[in-house]
Amino acid sequence: MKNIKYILPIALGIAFTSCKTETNNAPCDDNEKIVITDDQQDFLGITNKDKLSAASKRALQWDEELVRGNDWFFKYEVYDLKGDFAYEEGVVRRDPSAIIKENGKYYTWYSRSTGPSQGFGGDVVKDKVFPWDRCDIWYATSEDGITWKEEGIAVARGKAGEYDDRSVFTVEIMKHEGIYYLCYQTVKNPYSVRVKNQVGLAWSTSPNGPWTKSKEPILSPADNGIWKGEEQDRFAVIKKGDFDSHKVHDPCIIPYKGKFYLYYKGEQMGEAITFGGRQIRHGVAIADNPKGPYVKSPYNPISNSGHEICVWPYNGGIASLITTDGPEKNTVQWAPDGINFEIKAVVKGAPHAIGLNRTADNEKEPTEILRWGLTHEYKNYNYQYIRGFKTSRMQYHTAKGVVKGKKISVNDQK
Ligand code: AAL
Repeated sequence: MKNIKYILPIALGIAFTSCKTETNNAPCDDNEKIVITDDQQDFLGITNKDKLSAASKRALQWDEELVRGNDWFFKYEVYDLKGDFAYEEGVVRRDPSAIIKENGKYYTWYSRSTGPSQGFGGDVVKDKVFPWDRCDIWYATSEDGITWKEEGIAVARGKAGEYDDRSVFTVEIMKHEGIYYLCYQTVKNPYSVRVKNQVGLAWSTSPNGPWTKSKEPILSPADNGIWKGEEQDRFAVIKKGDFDSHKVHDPCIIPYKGKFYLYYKGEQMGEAITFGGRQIRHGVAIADNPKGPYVKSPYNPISNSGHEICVWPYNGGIASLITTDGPEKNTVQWAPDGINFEIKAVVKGAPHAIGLNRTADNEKEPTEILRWGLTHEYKNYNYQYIRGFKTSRMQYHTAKGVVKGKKISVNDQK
């Protein structure tokens, strides 16, 4: 992609530096090094090329192709699905995996549990603390992506004492060289607020299983935070540690550049409120083989915003949908190397916990893979269900009743 900038970045840097030293907080007049064409001035509606506000300077830094185009932008709507994905009282179905197509049918995997959640106030050994607690991983198939048939359990919780004995949930699917891989979150009993969450892996030669589980987690939280006191308080810390010192979540493995990139959400011990939301970041761990060992990138975190991981290959790099938390929430980003992400579009919002349509031709357009897929929604705190979503690109903006290309007569306007 061409990368046309309005301004010479070095010149801009000098202009900004000289502005910052001003003491009267007046808009900076030192614009002699900023080059703006008449067309740029007209498009941005700038009154005076020699009097640039901070907002105009930021606008001038934007990538021209992104500003004038909408390749990366989308709007979306969510709709009900049929069959076993219609809402069912008493059952939690959430965090659908990507969709793949096998044997002429679409497949998805998801977290499934039953009954309400009691939270952390009672007996965390016996209660269900979250809707995603006491889950197994189930799967469903569909001929058309609308009506789904629940097929049964794919991966069950482990036996008492195993690292995944309490819940297995928030799963993703990867198919590579004829083998299917499910990666998912795991929790060991008891599910206290300080319990660490890990990532497990299962593999099979068929999407219908049987699945073989990894004996150990393939990813664990950083071990460099220090809790303060013995009380079950996840905000009380002596040291927070790395961005993923508490939980590694939402794993998604992408075959990339001959290796396997495991993208994940990190939660930190002593999580704080930042930018009006939760302190959530993303990281990546890389392996030579699908089963690992996965080594965390020294560049982590690779995003300071977002929530559930939603990543796809595009144009030799990796694209990422950033939702829910952080200063860059509701943006679509892209990294030419899978690590260094830049914002490509700001979106109005996006479906949560997306199950991407991996059957799409994701090279056709940057967000082609988002044209339709799965999401979950909260019916209420206890119960979530899987719904469909579709997106479209904004083609024009007109008022109600205006027909593009039609000449308006005086009578039409009455
Ligand atoms: C989701 C994900 C993870 C969290 C919970 C279940 O949206 O971020 O999976 O643990 O919420």
